[in-house]
Amino acid sequence: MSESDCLFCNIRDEKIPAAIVYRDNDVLAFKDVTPRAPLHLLVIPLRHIASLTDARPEDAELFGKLMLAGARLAADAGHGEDGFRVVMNAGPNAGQSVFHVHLHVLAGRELAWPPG
Ligand code: DGP
Repeated sequence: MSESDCLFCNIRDEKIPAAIVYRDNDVLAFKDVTPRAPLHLLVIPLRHIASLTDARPEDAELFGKLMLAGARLAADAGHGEDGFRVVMNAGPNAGQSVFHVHLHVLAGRELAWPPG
């Protein structure tokens, strides 16, 4: 798939609108269009990586930045104390539907464990 066909690359490039909450030189965060919790953000790398299964050792720092951005955004939204969940679906059994890496950040209600 080329980047022009990628939904989240198009959101990154502001060709498709989204409720963007954070952007830096490495990552972008925006509200999930079908929120599963009162706070449901997606944090993506600016660089197109289709799935966690495609990550390389040199991407380790970038994936750490996704996690830290997710945690900070959850705390900034007031969920540092009551808690939040970060989750990344990879591949068909996990239900990955958009093939540009994204970290879900969910908060604002009690989250069941294990997930479905
Ligand atoms: P996953 O199933 O892990 O691949 O999650 C993909 C998420 O992307 C899903 O929770 C819904 C969200 N999503 C799909 N299309 C759009 C869109 O056009 N805009 C936004 N903001 N989110 C989207």
